[in-house]
Amino acid sequence: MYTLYYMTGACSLATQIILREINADFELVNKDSVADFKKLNPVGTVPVLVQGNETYTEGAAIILHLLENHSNKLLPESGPQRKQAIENLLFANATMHPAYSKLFFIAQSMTDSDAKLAALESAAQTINHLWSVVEQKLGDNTFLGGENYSAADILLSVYHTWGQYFPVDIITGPKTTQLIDKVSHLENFKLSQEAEKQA
Ligand SMILES: N[C@@H](CCC(=O)N[C@@H](CS)C(=O)NCC(=O)O)C(=O)O
Repeated sequence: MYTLYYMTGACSLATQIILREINADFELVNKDSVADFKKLNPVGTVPVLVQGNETYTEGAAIILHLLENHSNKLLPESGPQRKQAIENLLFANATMHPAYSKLFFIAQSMTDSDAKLAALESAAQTINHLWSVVEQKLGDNTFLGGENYSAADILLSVYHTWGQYFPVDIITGPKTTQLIDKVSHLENFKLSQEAEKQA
């Protein structure tokens, strides 16, 4: 049994979708309901996953831990496909996520509206460049995982939902748009969003 600490709509949504994809037993706890969350994760961020006496932090590490310990189709077991899937997971978590985090930081920390808009547009340019890299990475494939979606496809689709909160144009290529549409319509994606509302 796992406990996943989350914030609504945050990157922890991807962790929850993956917990469902691997049929794991888990409960959800909203970070805001925990008096001293920094005792669990001194950084103060979600996701945090607890299993018995073990506490796991850092989204990519949590996902690798889950996928290495449960049978799944999200991470190939070996070979060049596994290497590529791990690279894609880290591209999502360590490159795309921080690019989106800049939007949240600018929106929260800047007050001058013209300078703020310019900074948001500059951050969006970086994000759009990264989405163009995703489009190239896709080649003739439907997902970064090939014909099956991978962990990276789930993470990227969750991050894409964040663009709507900012006055910027986030542009994805046609294959990327289709990837996001397919992943967003997965039953476990919708169940996870619903569960966050009810938890
Ligand atoms: N490198 C961390 C980053 C996690 C992160 O930035 N999480 C955000 C939500 S997407 C968060 O918890 N922010 C704290 C807050 O907004 O209070 C990871 O991958 O786990």
